[in-house]
Amino acid sequence: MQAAALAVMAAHTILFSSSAATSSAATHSLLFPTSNPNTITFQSSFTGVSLKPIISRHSLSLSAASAATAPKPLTVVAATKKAVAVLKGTSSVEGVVTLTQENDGPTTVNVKITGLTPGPHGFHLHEFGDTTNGCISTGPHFNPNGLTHGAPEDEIRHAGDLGNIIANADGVAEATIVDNQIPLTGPNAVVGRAFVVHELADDLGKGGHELSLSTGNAGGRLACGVVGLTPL
Ligand SMILES: [Cu+2]
Ligand SMILES: [Zn+2]
Repeated sequence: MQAAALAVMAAHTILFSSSAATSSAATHSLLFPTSNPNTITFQSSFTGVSLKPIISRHSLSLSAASAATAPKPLTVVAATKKAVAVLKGTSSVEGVVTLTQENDGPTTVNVKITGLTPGPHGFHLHEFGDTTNGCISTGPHFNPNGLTHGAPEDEIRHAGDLGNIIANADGVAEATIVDNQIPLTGPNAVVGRAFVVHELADDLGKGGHELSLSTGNAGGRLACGVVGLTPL
């Protein structure tokens, strides 16, 4: 199978040198339509051919080893993951949110936001890490399970529903939230999505307003920040 990979590599090289030869023949109008698609097609088939033998060889040695000794999973144990979001907006509201997750455990979210009016403010993880149009382009609450809005402790909630943070008389809100629905890895990872802090309290789906079951009627978006990975 190494020979096959070598042959593919060789063919790859040949293709390149032949298209290089064509280019020296200066047939420009023909060169671009033919050489470009050829190169792209060939590169993708090269990846497919070379990867498969590597994977099957790996699983072969794995099953040989596990046949000799007790079956030992060769998966790398996921360590701690850390992420951060820096929240900014069009007002003086700003803050930093850090996220830490050990293995597949819950994510611990540390929040410090300043410049708020005293009292509760809705605090969510929104679907998109897109702030091209300010906080509005972060989209709706992160909701991978297609549920309605709720409180963080509710069974039926958006994954991004983190309830309210409470600002003190100085307008500073500090909170530590531990939640199971906002992992840093896996299909529902929140890296690349955004935190948003709102103008008003989140009614947690129970306010009876037409927006209660989608946004908790939490009003405008004061500040937002995209979640990005950070060193441990
Ligand atoms: Cu929100
Ligand atoms: Zn929600």
